[in-house]
Amino acid sequence: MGKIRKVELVKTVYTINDRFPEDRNGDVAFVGRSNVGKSSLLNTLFGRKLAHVSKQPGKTRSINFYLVNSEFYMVDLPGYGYAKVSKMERQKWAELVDYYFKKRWSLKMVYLLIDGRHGVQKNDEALIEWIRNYEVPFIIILTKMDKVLKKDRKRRVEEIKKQLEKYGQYIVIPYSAVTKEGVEKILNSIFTTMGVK
Ligand SMILES: Nc1nc2c(ncn2[C@@H]2O[C@H](COP(=O)(O)OP(=O)(O)OP(=O)(O)O)[C@@H](O)[C@H]2O)c(=O)[nH]1
Ligand SMILES: [Mg+2]
Repeated sequence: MGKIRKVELVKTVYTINDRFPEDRNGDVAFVGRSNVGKSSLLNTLFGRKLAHVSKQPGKTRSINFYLVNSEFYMVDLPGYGYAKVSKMERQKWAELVDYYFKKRWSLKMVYLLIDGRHGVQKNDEALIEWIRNYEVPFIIILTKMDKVLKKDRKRRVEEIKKQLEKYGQYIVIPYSAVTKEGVEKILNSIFTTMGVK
């Protein structure tokens, strides 16, 4: 299986007037509510603290393109659903993310992160409805599974799968940045998406 040997942050896009970096073999993108753990997941996969992580939601406000092994991009998208954000900022977020989904032809897979403790929220569902329009495949990652009691785990994962059933059958990967559960599965999935054996 493939390995992440080299990572560089090559481009940060703040507005729809900025340009994306030139396509390589493809993108895999990470989306989800603010504070769900997108940047932490990237750091865990990279084995380095490259992406900024914060207890305060709304840390990542831009689209960050990380070039992996000089071959493909892993893309950290800004989080949504942060209550303290103004209507204008929410619109700006939607515009930026929409611009990415619409224009980035080389996008191959979306990883939608959902907080394993809280399950599928209204705005997660809204995002699913939205990306389905672009016909991009996606995979669900349940984050912060270290915070879910062992006895509740199975039920929680089943509940979430059930909540998603109406949208189709999706691969669901439970994960934790703390215990590193799921990391290998996520890496395998990324390299499989990129056609790396
Ligand atoms: N216990 C636990 N905490 C986590 C995990 N993943 C992330 N966190 C914590 O959750 C907080 C938010 O993590 P980030 O990675 O910054 O979240 P984000 O999705 O990038 O947030 P935005 O940039 O605001 O969209 C930080 O305090 C992390 O340390 C996890 O698997 N388990
Ligand atoms: Mg972030």
